[in-house]
Amino acid sequence: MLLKDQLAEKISQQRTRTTKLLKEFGDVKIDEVTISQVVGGMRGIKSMVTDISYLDPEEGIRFRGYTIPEVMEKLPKVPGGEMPYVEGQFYLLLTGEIPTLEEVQELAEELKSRRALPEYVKDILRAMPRDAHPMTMFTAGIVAMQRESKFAKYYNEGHFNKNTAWEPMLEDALDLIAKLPVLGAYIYRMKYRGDTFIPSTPDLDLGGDFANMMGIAKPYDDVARMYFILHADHESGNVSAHTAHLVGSALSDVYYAYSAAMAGLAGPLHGLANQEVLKWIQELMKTQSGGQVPTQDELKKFVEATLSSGQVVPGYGHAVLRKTDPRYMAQREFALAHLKDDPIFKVVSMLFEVVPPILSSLGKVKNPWPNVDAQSGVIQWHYGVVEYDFYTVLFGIGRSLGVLANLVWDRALGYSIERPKSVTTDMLEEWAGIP
Ligand code: FCX
Repeated sequence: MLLKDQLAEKISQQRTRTTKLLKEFGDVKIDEVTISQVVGGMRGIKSMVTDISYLDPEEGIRFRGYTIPEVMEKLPKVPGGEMPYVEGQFYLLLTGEIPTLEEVQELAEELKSRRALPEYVKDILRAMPRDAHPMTMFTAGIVAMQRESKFAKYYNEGHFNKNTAWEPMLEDALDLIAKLPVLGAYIYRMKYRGDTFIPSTPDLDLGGDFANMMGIAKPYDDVARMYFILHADHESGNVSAHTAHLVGSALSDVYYAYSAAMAGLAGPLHGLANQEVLKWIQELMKTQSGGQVPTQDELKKFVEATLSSGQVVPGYGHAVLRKTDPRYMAQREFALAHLKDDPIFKVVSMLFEVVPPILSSLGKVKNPWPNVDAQSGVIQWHYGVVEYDFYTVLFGIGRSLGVLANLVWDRALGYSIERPKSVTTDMLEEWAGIP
């Protein structure tokens, strides 16, 4: 496989850099830690390394050094589509190189051969109550497939070796990336479309096949491609990526690590925010303007009521970003071209004007601008995916590209088991000089 050959070469180069840093510069200080960081969610502490993506607070995400517009422009496009191959984004994240069309198509073929979802996964999903949250089903489906892990087999058979451990990790990553869209679409059709599963079509790329299995016509294939590419990674400190890295550091395989990551993505302050946004906008339209597009005043009142009831405005703010999320802007561009008259899109656009000044006026919100979740739900809704509790599953399919690329690299570079040190409140008081 071209991907594996290129990756092997990159790994050997990167090992030299990491070994030199560790051996010769291991004692160089790169950060200091304050009490507010320790108590406040370890915010901003430089304590992880990844080359897959970097989040600049002012500029937003760069995938392997490329901005979102660059990624969209440079990655090979699916013939007949507006958007690039999702497979190309995985190739880029894993190797750091923009793939050629031939390289992407070879990877796409490889993934097609790995799509089949084990029957026992379907049985497990069917045994769950239909009103279980789709993220619960998604997470359960992933962990259930752990018996397929080639890394676990390799380890259990006593083959573990720091030089080769990345190879079965890559195998597992390819298997899981290929299966996640099938798992997601299976859950969707079982739960919301009267249990009518549409099988995978072998001649379609990952994004096109997902749209096909969801039963949604064009341009939803491009929506799926765009969505998965944009959600692929957001460096390594966010809850889902960090969780996967942490669990993987115990030499757990990708099925364990990624199901744990998905449990984190399901939290309302993380991936669930995109479902919260749509729910909140529906509530806004229902209560303020009889289902119509509200006026600016009605919008302001609703935002203020949300804040005074102690809730956050979903889709706004970020732990690292300090400007409008470029993933929001990329989706906004698509929406302006394809659904500019959609009433919910009109509300989303009005919120972009109304919310930031209100959040800024609170004086405590570090970033009053919208994040990715403020825009993604409306596009799904427009194309008929109105079951907003499914949106985080879409996020979870996309996020696998970056998180699993990271896990392969974690094994390739032999990163250690994670074990930060905890301290007690007594110790903090002593260091603070409190008698
Ligand atoms: N609405 C109201 N208050 C907000 C806010 C918002 N959208 N964003 C931040 N704040 C508040 C915080 O709640 C905090 O208040 P407190 O001091 O009374 O507890 C204060 O502003 C400072 O928080 P800040 O440092 O700006 O933000 P954090 O790093 O603590 O939190 C998140 C970041 C994203 C969790 C926060 O902005 C939030 O809750 N946003 C809404 C939910 C959301 O959209 N999440 C998705 C984020 C992302 F895209 C993803 O991971 O998927």
